[in-house]
Amino acid sequence: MTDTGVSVSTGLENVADLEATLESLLSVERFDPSAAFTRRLPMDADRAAAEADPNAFWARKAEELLTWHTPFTQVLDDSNPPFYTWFADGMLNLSENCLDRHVAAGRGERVAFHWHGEEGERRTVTYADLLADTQRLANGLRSLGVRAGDVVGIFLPMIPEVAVAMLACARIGAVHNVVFGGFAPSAVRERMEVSDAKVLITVDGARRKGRTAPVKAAVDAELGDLPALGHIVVVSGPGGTGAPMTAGRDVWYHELLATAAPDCPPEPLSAEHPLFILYSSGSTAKPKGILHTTAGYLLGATYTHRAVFDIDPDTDVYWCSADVGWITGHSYIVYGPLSNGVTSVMYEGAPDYPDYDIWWRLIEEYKVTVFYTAPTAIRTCIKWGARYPGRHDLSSLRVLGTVGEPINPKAWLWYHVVIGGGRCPIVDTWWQTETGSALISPLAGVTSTKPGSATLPLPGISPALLSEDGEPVTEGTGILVITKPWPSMLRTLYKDDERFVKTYFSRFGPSTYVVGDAARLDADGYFWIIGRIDDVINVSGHRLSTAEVESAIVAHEAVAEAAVVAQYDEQTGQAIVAFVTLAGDRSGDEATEAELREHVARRIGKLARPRRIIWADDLPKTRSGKIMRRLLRDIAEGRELGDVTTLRDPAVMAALTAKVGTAR
Ligand code: 6R9
Repeated sequence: MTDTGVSVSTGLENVADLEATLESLLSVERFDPSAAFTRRLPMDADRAAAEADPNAFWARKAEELLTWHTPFTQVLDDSNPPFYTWFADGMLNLSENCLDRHVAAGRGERVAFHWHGEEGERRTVTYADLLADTQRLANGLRSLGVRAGDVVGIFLPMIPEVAVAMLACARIGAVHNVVFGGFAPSAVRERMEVSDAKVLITVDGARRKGRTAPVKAAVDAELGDLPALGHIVVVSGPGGTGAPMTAGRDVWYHELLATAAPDCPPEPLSAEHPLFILYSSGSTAKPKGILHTTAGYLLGATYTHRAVFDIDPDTDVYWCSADVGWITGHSYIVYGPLSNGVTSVMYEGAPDYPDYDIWWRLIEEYKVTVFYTAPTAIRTCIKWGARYPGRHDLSSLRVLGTVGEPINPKAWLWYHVVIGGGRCPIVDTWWQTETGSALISPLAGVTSTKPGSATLPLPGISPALLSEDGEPVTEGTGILVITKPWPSMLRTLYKDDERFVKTYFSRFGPSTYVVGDAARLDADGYFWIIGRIDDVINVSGHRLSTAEVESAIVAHEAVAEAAVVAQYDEQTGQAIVAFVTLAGDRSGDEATEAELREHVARRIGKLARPRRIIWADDLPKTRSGKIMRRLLRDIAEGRELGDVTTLRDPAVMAALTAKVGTAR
């Protein structure tokens, strides 16, 4: 099937028509690139070159796509697996690749970001503007004592200053550590403490749907006593609340820029110089500080952004709706697009404010050509209804992308028909914080797609499926691994090489990267990601560890014990269900439930709030005392119970089933 022949207008106004269209498309297994789609970037040569010699392929891309101070002579060093290095003797500066080279080529006036504020404000930030601010902030950070290798925390909303902050760090070789703006200040504290951050860049207040919450004051209360944290730089945000400032420690961002020297030449850094740490949830309560380095990471972000989305920097207007606090924002809002010199939209607000059509309004206003979002967002839009996108002209769109979790075929088809007007290829990009850039994904307009499948490995990437015993699986279900190193892979977990090796490279040896996902390979060699095989929950595409949520819950004085599992959820993919045993003879009531949910929001963030709390007198445990989450999942999802024979006390399950049965 080459073209679904669905035009933008059909089926939108009439819900029944749309349902019928989607229903009829559900039986289509495969969507070949439409004849009407003109790809701008040829890809055949890349595939062939990468297959023939992956290292030579990456070397050529590194030369073509990046600007170097000192060219590299080494490509991959795999003499000490899993500690790989790429292009190690080359020198470059990442901010120079994202800014100076575009300005030097006469593209300084090109818009880097069309920033759109929640209250409809517009700010146009050019490449020259970004370069000017980045240099001043880089000098400002130096004046605060920041040197190459020092860690700088960034806790900012979706405003252009977040990109400036990251680029200023990269300019002087400081290592940034961005924390998602939706996280609680206590999570910021933990991440700053374990990484010994010297400076934190934050905001006075952050807006969300018409309300402005104080951020700096909350940061003071949580982080004020951190010994390593010498300075806090405060951006006066769009909400402009003002903030308490401690003399000698705190400085306003705009004052720092105003007094800093305007020129800060990019510091040539080694290709393997650490670029950033990004904390991600693992299977223990302690988040993992995933460390990326300079050249390999930038190459992955630059190349895949171009190749996957078929980006033409001269004509495309690109928008990724993620938050910069996630890896998607790092690679596909900041580094990939800026390195490619593309014009992007950056949106501060929520998808339902001031109305449910804001995203589509922005696509129409800025004539967005490439749009990248998450399945959970698409499902939410489906719930709101096709009439919201139906209000706007979306004909500028040419490529659509998704990331974060498997997309169900129904949502894929809705995206294809309602947003893409049946003409835009959908790229379902599979990757992780650890992988730095997309690894399994269609190439827009090249790869035939199958709704729900991330399709095929990108050039230079070698994924495979293994059985529990490490046998290769050529068709069917298995454990997803990557068998060859790639440039944008994580280099280690910050200050924890041992955990790095143990988490990713112990199960099948030091040269096989274990992803943590299960997947299925079909007869065409297409990958279908099934989901996590560790204790990680994926809520709206965001990773949360069961252990982290559990430890937050048990930190509440009323709680004796807690077990957290994921339950299938139509909207968010997975939702958190907590089984909680209260201390003493306290019994669970609505007030306690509300208190616990609030408590988790304060400690981790709103995302981590359990959807359901089930009061349990006791939890099902093995004889060695391990909580059997598998059984709790069965209960949460209302399934028949799996094997209970290894339980210490099978009666616990009977009691729980009886309780949940009545509660539902
Ligand atoms: C980029 C990002 C990584 C985990 C990953 C997998 C899931 C991401 C996916 C997908 C199916 C896709 N995941 N993209 N599952 N299809 N296209 O999301 O990074 O936050 O580290 O999450 O997300 O389970 O292992 P991160």
